[in-house]
Amino acid sequence: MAGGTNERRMKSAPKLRTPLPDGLTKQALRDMYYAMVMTRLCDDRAFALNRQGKIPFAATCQGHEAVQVGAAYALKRGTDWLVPYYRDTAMAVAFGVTAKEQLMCLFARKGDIFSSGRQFPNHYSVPDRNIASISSIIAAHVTHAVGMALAFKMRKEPRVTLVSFGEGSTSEGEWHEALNFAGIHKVPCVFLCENNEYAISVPQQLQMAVRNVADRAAGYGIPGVLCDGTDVMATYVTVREAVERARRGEGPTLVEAKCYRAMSHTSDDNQLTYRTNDEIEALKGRDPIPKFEAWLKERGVLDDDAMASLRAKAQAEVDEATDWAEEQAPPTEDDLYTHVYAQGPLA
Ligand SMILES: Cc1ncc(C[n+]2csc(CCOP(=O)(O)OP(=O)(O)O)c2C)c(N)n1
Ligand SMILES: [Mg+2]
Repeated sequence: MAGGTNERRMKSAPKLRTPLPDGLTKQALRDMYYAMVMTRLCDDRAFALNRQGKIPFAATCQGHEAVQVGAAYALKRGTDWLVPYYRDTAMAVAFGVTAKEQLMCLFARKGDIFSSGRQFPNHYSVPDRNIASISSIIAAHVTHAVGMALAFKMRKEPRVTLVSFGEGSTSEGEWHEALNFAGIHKVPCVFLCENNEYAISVPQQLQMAVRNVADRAAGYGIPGVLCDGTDVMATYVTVREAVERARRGEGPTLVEAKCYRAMSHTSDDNQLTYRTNDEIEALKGRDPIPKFEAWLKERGVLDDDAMASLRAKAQAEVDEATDWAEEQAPPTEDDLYTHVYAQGPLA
């Protein structure tokens, strides 16, 4: 409930030998694992291509895969909407974005479905998969998400909007305006904070004087809950509760998933200027992928061979997508105004 959040309330994954978490089949668990692994490989590929001088820019989501996939699976695909931010590669993959689509965007090719090669990488816009377009202006999209949720409520459609953002974005004015409005009007929106402890180079204690972003929910009369964002099942269970609450008409929830950023903010940043090697090394112990692997194995969902074959499949998908996307044509001068004006300004 609102206010008074503390570490003791952090949720952990359901205990072993209990039934599978509500709403998840074994196939869904395999798909979640595949989405996490494929995203990690795409991420590694993006940074390698950047260092080879083949793509201009990459933004990582390493350390965020569990929170993103867990949250995406808590929603109803084809009904609910995602309003993600630039770090949400795994969330987009879990909502149906393919390696080819991801690589076409990274190479900024004309056939890129998000923006015809016109936007920053990871600035998704996939209306046919219920993924809204991304705002680079941090927290601006939180107001868009609340507007979308208000429309669902006014039209009496049983849909929920999930909007994600980093902890740094919660210091922006628009974030507070959005939560205030959402609380008053009880819109069906889940606010998901992916707290990776940094806003570029600024650590959390220099971004806010509260210990948890979830504590901020009390100011808007909505529940604020914490979960371990490196644990895909913990995130799934927590976000699902928030989604169900929203769908019942009880209003929004702020979920704070504690995760971490394994790499520099983007390919343009060098985290060694503000983080020690020891700090970066210690993060490896929090990796969400081995954590999920251990859970899947103990549950008998996937054994070592099955996981190895899914990893090989994901690697082949990313390799093929890279070669294919690199060969595709870039935008031309004729594309200059595509997706910018309904009619070109020179028409
Ligand atoms: C309004 C605005 N101010 C500043 C920036 C520059 N900027 C881009 S990302 C970022 C940090 C955001 O940190 P956080 O919200 O914690 O997300 P993270 O990148 O850590 O996932 C900043 C300050 C921006 N894009 N928009
Ligand atoms: Mg952050």
